Amino acid sequence: MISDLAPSPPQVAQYRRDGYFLLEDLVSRAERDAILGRLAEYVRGDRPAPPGFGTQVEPRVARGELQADPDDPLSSLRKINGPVPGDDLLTALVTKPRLVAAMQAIMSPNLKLFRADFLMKPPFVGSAKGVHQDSPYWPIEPMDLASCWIAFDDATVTNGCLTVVPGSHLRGPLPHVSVTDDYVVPEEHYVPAELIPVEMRAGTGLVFHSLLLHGSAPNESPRPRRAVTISIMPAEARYTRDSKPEYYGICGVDVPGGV
Ligand SMILES: O=C(O)CCC(=O)C(=O)O
Repeated sequence: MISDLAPSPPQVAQYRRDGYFLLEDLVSRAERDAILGRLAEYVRGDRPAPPGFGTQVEPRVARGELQADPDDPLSSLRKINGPVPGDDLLTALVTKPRLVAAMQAIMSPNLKLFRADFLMKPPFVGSAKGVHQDSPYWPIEPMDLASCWIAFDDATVTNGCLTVVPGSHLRGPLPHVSVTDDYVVPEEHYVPAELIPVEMRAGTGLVFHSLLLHGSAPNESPRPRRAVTISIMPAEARYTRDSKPEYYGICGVDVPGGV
């Protein structure tokens, strides 16, 4: 445990009660610019992408229903899979001591990386993410992982900040259904008025439980809403399908039978 960097007892209490807490000023402007520059190099083919890199185009752009800038591939991307450990800047991001200390305080001294995905929401193009929980479609048990969603731009109601239902991680896994381009919890399982927007300054991280109900509105503004979501699990957790992938070790030790 990196104790001087650990979250405060009220932050940990908020996590247990509400399912989330904020880490202000987690990533500096210089770090964000360097990472966004690196991702742009991979996307534009200016630098060979390491294993683990991948992109997903906004479905409505892919179907030709929405126009993005044909000369700028970043204007139509919904998601970029961050290549860890193949990229040094991203590996430094997911192992940031303050982030690791927060995850250790709420989960375990032994941690592994489940995913590091950039969620890009380009201006006027970025689509909504319906209200959902993460754990029900992840092959990891127990359903007690945490993500740190870090804003790379100021995230506001107009460019599609996250919305969350405080305390909903305590309701256990809820049924999800497929809808166009998404997988969501039907509204009979929560009251939409319970959703609150979490506006965040660029560089802030939101640590949240993998059963917290959350989603985001489309980006109808001229400003991008770029973010990374870094999902971390205890090394003691179990993989529930065949052929466990090699998960990147963040800290601590490997555990027999664990991920
Ligand atoms: O960035 C978004 O809009 C959605 C994020 C999300 O669903 C997640 O981080 O699990």
